[in-house]
Amino acid sequence: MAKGQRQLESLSGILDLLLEVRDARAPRLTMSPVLDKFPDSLEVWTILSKSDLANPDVTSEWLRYFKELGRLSWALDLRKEIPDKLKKTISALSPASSSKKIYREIRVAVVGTPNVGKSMLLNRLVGRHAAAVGGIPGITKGVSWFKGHGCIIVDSPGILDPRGDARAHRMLAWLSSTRGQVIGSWDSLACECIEFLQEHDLASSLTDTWGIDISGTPQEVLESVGRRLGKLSQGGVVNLETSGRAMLDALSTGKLGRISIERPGVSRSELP
Ligand SMILES: Nc1nc2c(ncn2[C@@H]2O[C@H](COP(=O)(O)OP(=O)(O)OP(=O)(O)O)[C@@H](O)[C@H]2O)c(=O)[nH]1
Ligand SMILES: [Mg+2]
Repeated sequence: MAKGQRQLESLSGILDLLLEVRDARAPRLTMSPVLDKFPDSLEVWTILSKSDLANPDVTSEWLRYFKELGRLSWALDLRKEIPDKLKKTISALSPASSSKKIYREIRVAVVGTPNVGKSMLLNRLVGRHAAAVGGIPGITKGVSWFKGHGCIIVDSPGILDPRGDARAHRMLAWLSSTRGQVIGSWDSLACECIEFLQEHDLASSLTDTWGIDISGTPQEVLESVGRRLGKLSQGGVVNLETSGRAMLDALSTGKLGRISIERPGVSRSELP
């Protein structure tokens, strides 16, 4: 990933636009750490991807938040066509370094943390399945250019904030933006997540989806999930490891409903 980051940084002088993709469910945790490697003069827009999985009211709060900061932002469900307005706004940019008489394409880079939908956005912009997309973080390895409508777009590997703490990495694993197996056992990851959902009034989604009681300890709640889903080991004991994985899969794929785990205006600043 260090190579990808170096390749990306080497483009800094020739780009016209950075499209920074963040997960709409956690725009602070998925802020790209590479933004501050680019000059302040470079235009940056924020794409809140996976808006179909996020709480729409919270996403509206984020869009207002970015607007107040003077940053253009778009909430998108990248499984669908992206609005023409976004494509037109990109086309309307004038290439920064070209003389008016010489035409050149607008140079755009898509950046962001792993698995947020960078390659999917790129495919939407170029209008074909050009870049590989996948559910596991780390699909895109290096930096590659693709031709779009009036622009050339570079896809880049997902880069995690090296300053991010272990808790931040585990929260990203809840959304499958980092690899859960690197983080620790699925049951402890799921219990931590359940505790967070309980503390933030989000656990009712477990009752709504599976009809389970959420008033107990995180481990008791996870046991109820496991029993409900039939994740039992020999002797009928709930297998907490497979239960934890199933619970987090359900959260990250939206089976528990549209849940945002971050709202704007809390703690750390979102922009570099
Ligand atoms: N539901 C939903 N899924 C999405 C959306 N955008 C991307 N995905 C899914 O998220 C996963 C990751 O998408 P990619 O485009 O490969 O993400 P990436 O940021 O390029 O990932 P890396 O190259 O691994 O860093 C894929 O399974 C996509 O189908 C979206 O807006 N909504
Ligand atoms: Mg990719």
